[in-house]
Amino acid sequence: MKTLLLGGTIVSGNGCYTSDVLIENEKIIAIGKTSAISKLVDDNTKKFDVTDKLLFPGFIDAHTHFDLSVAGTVTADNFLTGTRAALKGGTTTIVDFTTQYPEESLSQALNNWHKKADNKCSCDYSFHMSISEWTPSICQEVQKMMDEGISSFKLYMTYDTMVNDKTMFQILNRLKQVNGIVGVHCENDAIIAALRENAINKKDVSNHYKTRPDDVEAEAINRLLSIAKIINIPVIIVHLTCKKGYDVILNAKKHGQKIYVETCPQYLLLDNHFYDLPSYYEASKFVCAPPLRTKNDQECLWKGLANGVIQTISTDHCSFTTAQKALGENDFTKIPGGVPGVEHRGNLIYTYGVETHRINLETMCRVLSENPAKLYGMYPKKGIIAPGSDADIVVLNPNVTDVITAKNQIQNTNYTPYEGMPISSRIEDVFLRGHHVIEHSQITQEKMGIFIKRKSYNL
Ligand code: DUC
Ligand code: ZN
Repeated sequence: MKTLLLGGTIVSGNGCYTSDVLIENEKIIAIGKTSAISKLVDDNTKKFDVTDKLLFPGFIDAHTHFDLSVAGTVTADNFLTGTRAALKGGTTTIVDFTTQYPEESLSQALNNWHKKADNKCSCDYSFHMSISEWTPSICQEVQKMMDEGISSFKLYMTYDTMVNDKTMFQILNRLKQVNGIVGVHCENDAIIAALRENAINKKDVSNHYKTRPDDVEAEAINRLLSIAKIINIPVIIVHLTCKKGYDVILNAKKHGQKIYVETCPQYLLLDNHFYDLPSYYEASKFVCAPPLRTKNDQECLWKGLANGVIQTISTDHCSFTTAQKALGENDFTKIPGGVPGVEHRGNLIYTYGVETHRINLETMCRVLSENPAKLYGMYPKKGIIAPGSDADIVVLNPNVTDVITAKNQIQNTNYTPYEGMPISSRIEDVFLRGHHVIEHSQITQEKMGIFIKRKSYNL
């Protein structure tokens, strides 16, 4: 079964060019003018006109939380609803997080997440392994995870799942031996705890960002980088939010340290004035950690994307309904933290990044597709439109206008933090390993996702 995409503009990390793309079964088999590849095209080949459309390699969202227990509730999106929404937003691969709960082995944690995800996903999927307990047997199991295609790990410097500095050192040391990589949630837990104790009115949502200031993030980044430097291992700072953290990273990079950085649409586009909204219902919609920052921080992050200091944009999609957010009505520390984003990332980054000239198309391709594929060991299977790669292709129409609204979203929440924001693109069609799974922006085939075994990072 062959499909020929005719006349589209192929976007890559190095440039854009107009060409036809021939898909056979699940792979791209040729790129070129139809005249040049005509020998490969037969009478049964399906032809699909994509003139004036942009073709991106399927977007990768390397930071989602589906079916996760948080603050006494479970995220509104599970793997069924979350991956459907991801696909609608042009994401053909997600990397979620397995969590090792107390006394669990890494294999048990991985099995638990396979049970949550297998046979439910509408896009391809993989997992990072969050490690929260460290024993000699867990240390041994790390190689097993690598062998199972779990080549990236996650550590928290806050929350119940946090590790202390000694454990962090030991884990990084082990990851260096197996060529694994770790993404770290950087916030100083002790200072947050102290600031929370000082908060007077527990019903005031604005305490959320006041008790998690940017210095708390920057300090943790600095500590992580100091530990990583001793071991001489690259690390990933996940969801960077602020200039203070950026400056710490830049300084370490100037001294030769290898650091990868992720940010998210919410930190690029939304700011902390939302926490001051008088209505709890409205303000709590924006509670996520680290919190939203200032417009100045946003501009710093956009510059970091443009100059390559920040390599990826993921969503940290962790969705709750407003009813779930109400769990923290009497105490801001009990608000389930997280915002939805998986459905809207592509259009938001095109509109507010490319259209406004903060980044160009090539950078958009790098940060949404190519770099996460390389960083998480999936390149060139994923992350590029090239012969031999999986036929994961997003067809984006850059000549339309629309408005984001929860009324027509399919992610399983009753709001979006981007409500009412105009967008100037539409993801019209998506191919997942050659299957035409989104047509006219509607899902036509579900649960086609498969588990992706990943190799070591290579970026
Ligand atoms: N931050 C959130 O807001 N939610 C989930 C996990 C995280 O780090
Ligand atoms: Zn997260």
